[in-house]
Parts: sequence; structure tokens; C-alpha cells
Amino acid sequence: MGYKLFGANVSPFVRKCRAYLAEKGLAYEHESVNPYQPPSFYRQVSPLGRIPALLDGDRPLADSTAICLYLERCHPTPALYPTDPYAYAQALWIEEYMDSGLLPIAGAGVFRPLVLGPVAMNQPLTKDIKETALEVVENQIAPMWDYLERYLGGNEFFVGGMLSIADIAVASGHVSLWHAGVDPDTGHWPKLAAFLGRMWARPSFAALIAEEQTPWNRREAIARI
Ligand SMILES: N[C@@H](CCC(=O)N[C@@H](CS)C(=O)NCC(=O)O)C(=O)O
Repeated sequence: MGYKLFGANVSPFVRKCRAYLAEKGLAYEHESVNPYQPPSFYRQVSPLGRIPALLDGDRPLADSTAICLYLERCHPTPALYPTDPYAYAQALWIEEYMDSGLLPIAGAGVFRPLVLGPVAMNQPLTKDIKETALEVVENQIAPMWDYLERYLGGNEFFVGGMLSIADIAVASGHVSLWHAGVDPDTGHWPKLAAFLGRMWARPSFAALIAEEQTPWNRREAIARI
């Protein structure tokens, strides 16, 4: 039967699960679902209607965090959660910082007006809309980059000296901002910028980012506004 993951590829939560599955070396089928126009069966898999959702055979499971934790129990190696209790909690915290902290701001304030609206909702991209989004970056996202920069410090990975769900969550969320032409510059956030470069070069992320280029990468179009 195997795994089937539902959700549009550009969702940071879907991307998190797909990168996680790739890092685990787990095969799965992917079905794109637009949460705003879901197929009739979708609420049976995802009761809140959100993406992603997973089917393990005929067993449904919603929520990216629940999905990754479930898969970790099913496939403990290679471990993508630290064993040490505090490091484990830190990894969950950084994932939560992205999922409930940075991503709602980035989604509503940057990705939706600059990318999703123009690409998928027939909404215009104007200079005013771009400037408002850049204010969100400066006032709300930049301080979050400061926090991530400090947290990462001089380490290769966010937590426990190993690749974990924390790294996957941070790297995934920032791909959506990248599509909008927004990324932490190397002058202000050199460690975070280098970290993202390393993570996005991993085969797990490189394949997903390549798949998303069309139609989601709007960097050049946005730069011209
Ligand atoms: N906590 C959820 C959040 C998922 C989520 O908010 N996904 C968005 C797309 S990026 C969604 O489905 N939005 C539609 C809706 O909330 O109705 C998870 O981690 O899976």
C-alpha cells in the first residue's frame, strides 16, 4: 500500500514532510491538493482541510508535525530527532518557531501578496503591495532572523550537532520566502544565509526546489516591479 502525501508542493508544511521523507530515504506517492479547492474526499484525510495530510495505506494522518513524528517512530534510522531529551525539545521548539511563528507572518505578509496572489489568484502585483511586503520583512521577519542567527551560532545544524527536524523546518520555510525574492542577506545574517545555502544544496531540498521553479519562483518578476 505505501505512503501517500497530499498537498501543494509550494506549501512550507508539505515541503517539510517531503524533505523529511527524502532525508529518510522513504518512497511515497505525492498528490497535489489545493486546500482552498480541495477534492471531496479530502476532509476524511485532513479534518481541518489543511495540507499536508498522509495516508499510510488506509490510515489517515494530518498535520506536518504529527506526520514527521509518526514516520520517525516507524523508521527510527537515520534519526532526524535528537535522542537527548533537551536537544529533542529544542528541535521541536525550532520547528514550532517556524510553523507557528515565522510562517504565518511570511505566508500572509509576503508569500501570499507577492507570489500566491499573482500566480494563482489572478491578483495584481503593484509597487505598493511590494513595499508593504518589504515592511513586513523589515519589521517582523528580520527580528526573527536575528533570533535564528543567534540560535544557530557557529554550528552546522540548529540542534544537537546533527541534521534534525529543526533544520528541515527552517530550510523549508525559507524556500517560500526565496520564491518571493526574500532571503536573509549574508551581510546581516551570514550564518543563517550559509546554513540555508547548505540545506538547499542537499539532494532532498534541491529536487523539491527544482520542481517548484515553475510557476512559483517569482524573484525576477518581483525585482522588476
Ligand atoms: N499545523 C499545520 C499547518 C498546515 C497549514 O496551515 N497549511 C496551510 C497551507 S501552507 C493550509 O492548509 N491552509 C488552508 C487552511 O488553513 O484552510 C501543519 O503543520 O501541517
